[in-house]
Amino acid sequence: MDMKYVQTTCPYCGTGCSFNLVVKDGKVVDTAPYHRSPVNEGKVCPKGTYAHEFVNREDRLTTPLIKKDGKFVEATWEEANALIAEKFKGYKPDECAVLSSARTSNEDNYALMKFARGALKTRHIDHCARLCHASTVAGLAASFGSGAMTNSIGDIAESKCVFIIGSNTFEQHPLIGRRVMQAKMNGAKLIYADPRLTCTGKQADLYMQFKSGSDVAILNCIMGEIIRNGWEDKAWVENRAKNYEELKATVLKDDYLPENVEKISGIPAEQLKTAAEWIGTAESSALLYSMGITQHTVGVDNVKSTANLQMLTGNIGRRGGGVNALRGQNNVQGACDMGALPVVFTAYQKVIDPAAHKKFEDGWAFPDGIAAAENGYEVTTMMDVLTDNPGELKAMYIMGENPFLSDPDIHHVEHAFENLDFLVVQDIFLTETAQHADVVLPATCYAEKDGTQTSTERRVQMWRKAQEPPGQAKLDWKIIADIGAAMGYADQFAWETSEDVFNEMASLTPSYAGMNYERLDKPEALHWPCPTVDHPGTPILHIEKCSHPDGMGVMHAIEWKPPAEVPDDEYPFVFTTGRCLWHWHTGTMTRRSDTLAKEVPTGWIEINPEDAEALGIKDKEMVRAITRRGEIEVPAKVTSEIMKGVMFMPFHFAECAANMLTNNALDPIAKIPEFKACAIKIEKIQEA
Ligand SMILES: Nc1nc2c(c(=O)[nH]1)N[C@H]1C(S)=C(S)[C@@H](COP(=O)(O)OP(=O)(O)OC[C@H]3O[C@@H](n4cnc5c(=O)[nH]c(N)nc54)[C@H](O)[C@@H]3O)O[C@H]1N2
Ligand SMILES: Nc1nc2c(c(=O)[nH]1)N[C@H]1C(S)=C(S)[C@@H](COP(=O)(O)OP(=O)(O)OC[C@H]3O[C@@H](n4cnc5c(=O)[nH]c(N)nc54)[C@H](O)[C@@H]3O)O[C@H]1N2
Ligand code: SF4
Ligand SMILES: [Mo]
Repeated sequence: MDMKYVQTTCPYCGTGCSFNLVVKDGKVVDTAPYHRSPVNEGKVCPKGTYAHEFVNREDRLTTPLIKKDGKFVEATWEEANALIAEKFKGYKPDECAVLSSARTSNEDNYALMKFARGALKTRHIDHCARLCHASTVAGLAASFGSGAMTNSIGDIAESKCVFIIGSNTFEQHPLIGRRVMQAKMNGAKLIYADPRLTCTGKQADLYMQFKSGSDVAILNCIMGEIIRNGWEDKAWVENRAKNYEELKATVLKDDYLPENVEKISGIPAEQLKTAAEWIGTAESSALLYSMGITQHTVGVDNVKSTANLQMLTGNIGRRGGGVNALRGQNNVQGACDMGALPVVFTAYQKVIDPAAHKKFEDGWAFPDGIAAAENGYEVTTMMDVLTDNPGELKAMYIMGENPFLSDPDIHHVEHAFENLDFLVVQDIFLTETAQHADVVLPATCYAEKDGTQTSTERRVQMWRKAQEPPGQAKLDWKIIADIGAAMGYADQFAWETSEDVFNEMASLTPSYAGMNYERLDKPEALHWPCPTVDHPGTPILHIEKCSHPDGMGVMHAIEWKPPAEVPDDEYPFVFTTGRCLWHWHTGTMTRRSDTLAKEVPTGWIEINPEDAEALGIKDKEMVRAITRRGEIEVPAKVTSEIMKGVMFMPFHFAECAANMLTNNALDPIAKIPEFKACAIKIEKIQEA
């Protein structure tokens, strides 16, 4: 028997834990702790523990598939590549759209970004960050000049007060939750604001339960209390912030007095005052947020408000402080850094900047140029254009995303894809989306590839190959490079190893320029920005000054606005959606992990006992959930942990898909959909 341990990083969340893959006779069979990672120090959550279980499932994709007469037929790579190359050459650049993947490596994302802009010459490339932290990228860039988490994960343990709003940290970022508990054990106060008393909330010293969609009112109220009591950090506000007077005038309005915000949010005024006192008087206070803040039509406003609070209290550039936007997917930070966005090349170099455009045009040297120096469409805009303006977009290339379950309003998505002429999906399983494709391409998963991914704290870490890919599956970047070559661009995609791809990327990417595989191959790896080979990396941003050209932080005066759709007589409840500990998004991997699937076999809708009683609904009973977009049947979970008037569903389960119900209304700047608030009604299913 041949056994070995291969150290790698987790393919699930943005925390970036490391573990060992246990390889027996050439196959991954288990995981084992890797103690030297400074991120997780040998600990992992259940998803990490069982991250080997889906790897060798019998239904992994192993050969290219081409749809003929409505059925998939196995094909060779040569056939698939020739077909894709020929099809794509027949479309105009802007008739093609590309979705990249936060599940894949930096190398894979860089390759697809280059393929989109260089080979297809399309402006339209985006990925699931749109559904996730698009509000963060826009909001924090406006506040600080950089759209990333400001502090490091380890730093949270040093905080004296931790304020979590709109993040179920213990279930969604468990090994960051561990740092929150360390802070608490060191004496920090923990404040938690969420419509549901999650397991994160159960550890809180102060829990504020509120109605989805009232975040700006709550944050303005807390800031108003801080200013009225003189707890603001006067030196920070005077020396480092712009627009303080405007912010002050807004948050001091009567609308945001605790008694009035109690009416908007449902949080008792006394609790709001206590939160303000704890945050305002702590030596350091860290703010943690995630989707509860970003997934709203006011997502950018929400994010700017969290930044306002942290600037007001001098918690930017301070240890134990910061705006800690917890990035979701394992490599969503990296996919954004790699320019898998419609407005930027790598490292946020703007596509409309003539100098950046020239740099990539010259650097890549495509004989017939690259995409025009104009912004492209976001994922959500692509779906709207497909339904509203049929024929404008004709072909789509999707790597590692499953929009048929993850995008809002699935009927709308189905309608959009009906209007596509040609769809290529590159995945590891035949997903709901892949089933609609014309060509499906089998990719390698994390256990089969060398490469890098960038965690929420901007730490760039390695994936290491532990086993051979199944069948003819290929590395994601290699699949793309071979299609690029089939389109006549062999020279532009002539990489031999993942390291070659990384080195080319780093040469065009200032914040990664000082990194190489040798430097990254260490337990602590490196945090960007790391501009030169002798630079130590940057765990905390904005210490002396912010990233705006003048070094200042910008405050924004923001008024609270309700969600796009609010309850009325017909749809009387607030509906919100999210996740659970055991499953990952559309379940492609976790529902193929026996251990995880057994823990939580299907979905549910959370209903407060008072609402359930009024509706005559019992725990575990099947109910019909209806919104203006669609209806589904789903088991009820009657629980006092959710606020009266609010209902919650996880979106992992195709048989009761939350996104049949969600609202496709968008934030005007970030174009993120309002997954966290719409209006719903529930009906008892009458027995026949
Ligand atoms: N187990 C597991 N972990 C994951 C994921 C997964 O699928 N499964 N996905 C990863 C990804 S990509 C992401 S983006 C993160 C997401 O991580 P989180 O944002 O922590 O997860 P969610 O469950 O989407 O939402 C967080 C909380 O927001 C609350 N909420 C609902 N409405 C509102 C509101 O109006 N305001 C506020 N403030 N809060 C509200 C919900 O009750 C929920 O507890 O998790 C990552 N980690
Ligand atoms: N209702 C509701 N909807 C939501 C959200 C919500 O809170 N509520 N959250 C949104 C958020 S934050 C996010 S991030 C999105 C996530 O949306 P998606 O990214 O669409 O969801 P995933 O299930 O993670 O899909 C990733 C796909 O990548 C594949 N994959 C995994 N590894 C690899 C690989 O190495 N190579 C390739 N080629 N493929 C691979 C998987 O099999 C899977 O099909 O969902 C969004 N949708
Ligand atoms: S906390 Fe996130 S990165 Fe760590 S083991 Fe769990 S899913 Fe993986
Ligand atoms: Mo996400």
